[in-house]
Amino acid sequence: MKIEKEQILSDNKKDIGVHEESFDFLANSLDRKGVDVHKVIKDLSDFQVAIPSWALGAGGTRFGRFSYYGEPANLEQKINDVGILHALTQTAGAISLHIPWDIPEDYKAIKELATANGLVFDAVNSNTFQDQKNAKESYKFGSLSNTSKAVRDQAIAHNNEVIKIGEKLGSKSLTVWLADGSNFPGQHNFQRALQHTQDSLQEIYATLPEDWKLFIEYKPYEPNFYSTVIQDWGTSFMLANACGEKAYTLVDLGHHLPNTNIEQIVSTLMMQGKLGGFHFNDSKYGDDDSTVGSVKPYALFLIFNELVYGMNNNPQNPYPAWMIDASHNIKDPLEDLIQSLEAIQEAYAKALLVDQEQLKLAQEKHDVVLCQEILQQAYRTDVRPLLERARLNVGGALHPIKAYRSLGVRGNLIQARGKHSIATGL
Ligand code: AOS
Ligand code: ZN
Ligand code: ZN
Repeated sequence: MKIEKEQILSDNKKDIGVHEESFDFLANSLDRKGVDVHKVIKDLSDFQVAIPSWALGAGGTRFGRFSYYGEPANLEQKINDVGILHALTQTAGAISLHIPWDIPEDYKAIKELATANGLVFDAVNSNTFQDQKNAKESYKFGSLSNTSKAVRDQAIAHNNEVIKIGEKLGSKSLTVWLADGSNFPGQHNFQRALQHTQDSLQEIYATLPEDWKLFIEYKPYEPNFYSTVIQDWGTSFMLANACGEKAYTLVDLGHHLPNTNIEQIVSTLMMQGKLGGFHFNDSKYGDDDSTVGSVKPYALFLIFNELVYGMNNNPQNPYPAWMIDASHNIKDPLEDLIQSLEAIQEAYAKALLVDQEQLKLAQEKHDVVLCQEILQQAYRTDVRPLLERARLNVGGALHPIKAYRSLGVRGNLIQARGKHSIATGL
């Protein structure tokens, strides 16, 4: 199942008139405010977000899992799914693989398939939170932090293997997320667990190719409920510094305790040149991994405001790696991802509209009211016509969800793959 350019073009025709009217209206009013509309549209078209291979099937909880039907059953089908997303949105130009769930059999064929779908391989993800078939050692009590050297060595070797797989695909980064932690007070010696983790990460870092980055993800709780070894950005930042200049912190929006000021964390990390990667999702409680922008769109905008500021003012920080990290329990995963991509683009567009010069002046005058007005002026703008134009310019769909449905994508996938195919992985 592949979506052809002509299909999108002809589907767009239905709505082009309405689009042009709303775009002209918005573009004129932004123009009057001194916004370079063409630059905003170009920035939006250029913005690409990686899709994780594990978000393409219906996720589940420990209470059950309900298939969404026609799920991708292998790596080829996952790449095809991301190709569909990219064809419609022109925003999903990369896929992030999880090893061992996605080990390619034929590297050449997989790379060709990705290229044919307009995709590159983003960060590769290691997995030391599950025991693999025939593994000698178990991760039940941790991996890189384990008290047992044999377990740590196995986990380090796995990460080195993941780097090798990524190299063959053209990836340029490794993301390490550790489930390591303790469930009960007294179970861990915090210092020894952290020391082991640092030593292990340094060993992995030592084998990192010259042009690669290491992303260290943090998370306050789950699957461990008393302590997590890499629990917060400070711990990740410290470990990244202990590894070296190619190591960075990765921020996953869901990995914060309620009401944490994530935009401030983003800002601090960029000032220090250590924000390497980003996992988008949204949540009401914890790591709910729900659709980006579905619960706290204003918070997302504030985060993007800091990201835009950082990208313009912090040359010491590399361009961050963007990825969605989500899990879909009841929605069609592809529709959910389209909604997430749209929310990301919307927050980004609004952040691009913030008048940074006026904001700086208002901050210096301590005009608190005006500061808020400037932010909310941008936030309250309906930027959707800009997103539509950004997609249109590069061959995407005016309205991706609508096009996805009118092209009957899920029905075709079910027909091709069968109703009961199940995605590998989470
Ligand atoms: C886990 O909570 C983290 O968000 C990871 O980034 C990711 O979901 C995991 O590596 C997928 O297996
Ligand atoms: Zn994540
Ligand atoms: Zn997570």
